[in-house]
Amino acid sequence: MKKPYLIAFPKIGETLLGYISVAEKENLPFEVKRIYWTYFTPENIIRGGHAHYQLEQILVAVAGKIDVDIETLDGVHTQFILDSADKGLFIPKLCWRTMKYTHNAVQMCIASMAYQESDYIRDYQEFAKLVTAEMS
Ligand code: T46
Repeated sequence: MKKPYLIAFPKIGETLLGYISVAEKENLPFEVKRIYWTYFTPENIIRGGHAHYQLEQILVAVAGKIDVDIETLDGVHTQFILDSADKGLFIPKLCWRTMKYTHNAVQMCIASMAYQESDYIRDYQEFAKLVTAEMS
């Protein structure tokens, strides 16, 4: 079972000039098939509430702050704070995720697959069954 982890992207530049961060083949754990971004999420909204059968992703808060809770198949919850544009969170398949955003947050998602609704597990009870199976 793969675990979620933070990726430190290169941060090129300096305070007076600004910075460039780069995601490329050498520092990504999968081949990229899709990039999408979410923004303007109200602060009182919790998004996510699903897992994916196959999709792997990297989330980056290119602006603002994102609080992410990940539950892995061993039932363990891990919290991550994304608040820096040079930091990414790798989320393997079969992880239940919830996210809270500051209103100015812009979340970039680097994804291993095209969008496919059939890849989603949106019912927590379905996910819980996989957790139980993994732990027995
Ligand atoms: C994830 C977290 C971090 C599309 O039509 N195409 C797309 O590429 C995407 C990503 C979504 N959609 C549609 C499907 C739903 O009707 O947009 C709607 C909202 O998508 P979703 O429920 O996936 O939204 P979030 O913000 O809860 O989750 C998103 C990602 O989709 C998800 O994979 O891990 O961000």
